[in-house]
Amino acid sequence: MLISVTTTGSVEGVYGNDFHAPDEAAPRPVPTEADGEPASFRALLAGDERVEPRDEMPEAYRKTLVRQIAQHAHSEIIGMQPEGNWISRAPSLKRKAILLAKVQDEAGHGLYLYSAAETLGADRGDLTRRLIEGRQKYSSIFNYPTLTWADVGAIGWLVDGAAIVNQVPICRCSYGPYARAMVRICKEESFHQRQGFELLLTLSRGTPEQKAMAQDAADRWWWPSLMMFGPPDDASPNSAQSMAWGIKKHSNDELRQRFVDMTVPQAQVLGLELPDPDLHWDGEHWLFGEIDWSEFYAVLKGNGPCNEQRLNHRRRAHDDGAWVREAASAYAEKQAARAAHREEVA
Ligand code: FAQ
Repeated sequence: MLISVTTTGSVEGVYGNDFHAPDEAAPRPVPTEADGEPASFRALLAGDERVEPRDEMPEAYRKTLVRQIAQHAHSEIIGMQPEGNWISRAPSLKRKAILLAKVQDEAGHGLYLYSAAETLGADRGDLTRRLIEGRQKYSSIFNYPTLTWADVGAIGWLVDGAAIVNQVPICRCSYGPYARAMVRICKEESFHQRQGFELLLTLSRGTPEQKAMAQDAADRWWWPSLMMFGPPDDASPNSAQSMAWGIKKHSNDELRQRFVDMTVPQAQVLGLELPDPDLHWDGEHWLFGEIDWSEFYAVLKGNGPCNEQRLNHRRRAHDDGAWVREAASAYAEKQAARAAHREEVA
């Protein structure tokens, strides 16, 4: 089976591998208080050590992390919907079991990430409110519909593939709890990517109708997957600061190119065309055509094909779960009261 398909060039193209060898690491900032950041924080960054919840950190660093980790957590939870759409219609018991496990993994990722945000003082209930009130983002990719079974394969192959390229460097990010959560998440995403590839390979080697279904899914998911990496570098307001703080290790365009370089050879193995007439090898990279950024910004504004459906579904699930949260709180209060009473009488 594929999976060890590698790109040519200096970067090894196996999912789960990171970009640079340690000796290629970027120059580190020198510890200083000149820009108002605590010296202890600058020293941790300079030494490529992790910042932990107990450590002093600038408020802007904390806020940036809460923003990114919350968006990431929301993406995992909203990301359960497009695939969940196919659980009841999976073509075999085996496919259903695999898909069920994958969707459950995404829930787990959301929970690790909300926990990481809580170590920064964020409140999970508040983050959920921000999501359902449309005040906090989630990844643009989950606003596209899953029209056929092949879309489940395309999500695994392309969406999990893009997520891994984006997220493996975050395993080395400066904030300890986020970096550690990403190690496990990336291992699971890597497995998801392989199941998506295998699903599409089966379809593309199947009947002409199955092959056409796989091609149609690749056609529809390719460009939105490239948009997952965010706006181009010259229109990315957060990148410079996030890179200076070691939250991001590579720019959006660098990661996007890396993803294309890894994915084109995989499409060749699948026997699928990528919907870009300008795609070509320049001797070093697979260069790709113009991305339609107007589509990306429309999706971010809430005008993608499924934005409304996704948020409505999430709101409904939140409302339906209110009794569970209330019951859990009542139980916790009762336990605390009993413990207090036991202490009083002891
Ligand atoms: N969608 O200045 P930048 C997954 C926003 S998980 C929506 O470049 P930054 C697993 C950005 O937030 C997928 N919004 O921002 C899975 C910012 O807005 P703000 C999620 C986007 O923060 C698979 C503004 O545009 N992964 O797929 C997007 O440096 C299958 C300006 O952008 C992560 O969250 C977008 N695509 O970089 C689950 C990874 N791109 O906040 C289920 C961690 C940009 O200022 C099934 N996150 N924006 O109002 C990141 O690496 C970064 O947050 C980026 C954005 C790369 C998303």
